[in-house]
Amino acid sequence: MTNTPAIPTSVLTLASEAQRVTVLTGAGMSAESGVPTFRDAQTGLWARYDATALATPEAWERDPALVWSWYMWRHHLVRQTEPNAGHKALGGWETTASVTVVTQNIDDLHERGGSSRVHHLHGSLFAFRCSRCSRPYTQPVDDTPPHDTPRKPPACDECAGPVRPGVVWFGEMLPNSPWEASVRAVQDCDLLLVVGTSSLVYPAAGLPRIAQDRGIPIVEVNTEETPLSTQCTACLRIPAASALPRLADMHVT
Ligand code: BJW
Ligand code: ZN
Repeated sequence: MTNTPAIPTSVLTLASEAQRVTVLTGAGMSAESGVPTFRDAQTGLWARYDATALATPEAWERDPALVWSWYMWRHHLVRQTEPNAGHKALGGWETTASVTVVTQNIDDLHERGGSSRVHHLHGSLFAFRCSRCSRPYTQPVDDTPPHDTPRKPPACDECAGPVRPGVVWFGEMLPNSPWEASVRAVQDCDLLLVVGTSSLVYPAAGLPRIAQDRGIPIVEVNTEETPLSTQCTACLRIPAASALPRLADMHVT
């Protein structure tokens, strides 16, 4: 016996009939791989910091070594994790439908789970650039523990400015090309799945509205209610790693 709620037949039918599926994901997607979500209390080393306060240009300006060390801890952590059954289900779904992933996550678990079309709205944990001249920094970074002693970011080869994570902090613009591709992906789909995001951070949280305006069904997969929940065709209060294999398996003949 399992305590996981059943998925309504109407939702299974939407999943099995959709030829183009777009999946908007957030931190809850990777939670079952062991990557902490943003708005959950942080654990261990970083328990006394608020993640949303560290992901800001102000935090970087105030204390680049602290912010760099936090990203090196996450870099190290993500390298130890594996895609969960939800990531793998989305990768496998490509054999029977056209699946586009739009993710707010900076990890590479969708790619490692087999998804070939992934748009990263908030950048990547594995890309770095100079905070002064924006030149990409491609040398290996040192993410080895311990992470509790703040370590200075590397210096840019060109201008010696501090190298920063290639991610999007609050108040910064999203990269153009993934944003435009993501808008197209939510416009041109038969089903939008919104998985493991609190739907609080814009402009990503505004993407479902584009699908809604076109009458495209939206299914939320989230263990908790969010501000998007009332706008959805259906909400599955089921963890992503349980729900997604069941939705994708409908395509297996
Ligand atoms: C599970 C689960 C399981 C757990 N299964 N589910 C008012 C209106 C509109 C916009 C704004 C506004 N005021 C300010 C703004 C702008 C701001 C914003 O949206 N702020 C809001 C907080 C209000 N946005 C921006 O600044 C953006 N840029 C921008 O708007 O540019 C234009 C501009 C320029 C100049 C001035 C003003 C505007 C940029 C946003 C960048 C966000 N960056 C971060 C960090 C990225 C790098 C990094 O990872 O370090 O992105 S912050 C953080 O939040 C991260 C995430 O991608 C993002 C979203 O979080 P997410 O993924 O939803 O995670 P959680 O933790 O919040 O939720 C997890 C969910 O999973 C929960 O619901 C759980 O229930 C669920 N869950 N386990 C299923 N197993
Ligand atoms: Zn530079």
